[in-house]
Amino acid sequence: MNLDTILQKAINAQPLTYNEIMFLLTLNKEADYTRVFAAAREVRAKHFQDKVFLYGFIYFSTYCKNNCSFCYYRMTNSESPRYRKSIGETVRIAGELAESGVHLIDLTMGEDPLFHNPDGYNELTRLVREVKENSDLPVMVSPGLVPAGSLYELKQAGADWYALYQETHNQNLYKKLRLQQEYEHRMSAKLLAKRLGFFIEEGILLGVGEDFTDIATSILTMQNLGVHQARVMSLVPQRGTPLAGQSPPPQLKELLSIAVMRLALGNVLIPASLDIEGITGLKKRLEAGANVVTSIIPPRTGLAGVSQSSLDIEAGFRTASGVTRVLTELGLKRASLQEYQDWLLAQKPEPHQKGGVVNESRHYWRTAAGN
Ligand code: SAM
Ligand code: MD0
Ligand code: SF4
Repeated sequence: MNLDTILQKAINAQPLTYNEIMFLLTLNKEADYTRVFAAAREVRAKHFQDKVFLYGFIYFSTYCKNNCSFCYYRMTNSESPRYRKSIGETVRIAGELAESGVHLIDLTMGEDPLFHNPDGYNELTRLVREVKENSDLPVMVSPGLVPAGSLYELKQAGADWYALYQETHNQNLYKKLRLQQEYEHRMSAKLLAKRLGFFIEEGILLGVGEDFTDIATSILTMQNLGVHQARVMSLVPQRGTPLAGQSPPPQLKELLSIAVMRLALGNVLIPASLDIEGITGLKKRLEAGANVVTSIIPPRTGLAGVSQSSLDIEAGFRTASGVTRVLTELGLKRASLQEYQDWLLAQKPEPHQKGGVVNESRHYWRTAAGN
């Protein structure tokens, strides 16, 4: 196994093997991982030149019926701020974000019982339709697990993306993270969304008990699912949760994972989230090969982040202009909306795609996860 050969393979868009991915993830010499980051930037540049996409984030309801062990907004945490924005207010904020130059609106909520019922899903659909009509931007929904019929309605209402993160593809670890949520239900919802013509995002968490084999398995699973966006986030330990006392993972782990995702997955979108270290953490994530800045939140709206509920929000650093300053320092540019739409169009998600995506990946995630 040789670093040069692996990096050259990735640059030539040849698929990496499990062992090659493991080799990269476990590098520990600075000289080596510096080269991995450089190769990841080269692969990014091939697909996206110097253009970066910006996602506006609207966490419109922080109520949740679930109890994920890592999450500040788990139902039983009495410390987290709870609010629910009206459709009107959400539409207004989305307009403000659109005005500021983001390329997409991410409508996120906890699994709020008020929305997670038949009438509630209709409200959610109405919200999506109104945000879409008023902002005229691509829309991502991150509402948690929703039934098949509602996914279909959300698509009809104009939602472009469905984000639903597994956090890990090790099913034993999953059970400790997403308590009482079926692994297969989340996985199937993602696959159904893809077949309905959504762009899909998958994501993993680091610092929650995973080892390198888990990360490698996740990267290959993402490849096999054909995700359009692939995310890795470091745990931010939250007060009032079972993982409150956990130490955050070493920074390098997330950065190397971003870079290896870029090398293994090539043309996918990879977030640099402002929701972990705020604006301070942006540069290193972009230098590791990320090409989308997520969790842009306008100040003076009362909106929270998920893993950093308030960091840098009121200071106005988590804004399109705050981000653009950092891009300029790195010799990168904010893409135009047309460029983002062209990228989406080039992916041509075909509803009801031929080719047995579902069966193949179902097989893969079973075998990859060892059961
Ligand atoms: N409630 C929906 C759900 O869970 O699918 C939507 C929210 S989802 C976008 C929240 C995501 O933020 C989680 O899937 C997880 O990846 C990430 N997250 C939550 N708490 C976190 C924490 N403490 N540290 C890092 N990431 C976290
Ligand atoms: C982020 N906190 O972008 C948000 C969230 C949901 N689609 C995204 C994890 O980092
Ligand atoms: Fe609820 Fe999502 Fe947090 Fe889990 S991650 S507790 S589903 S808001």
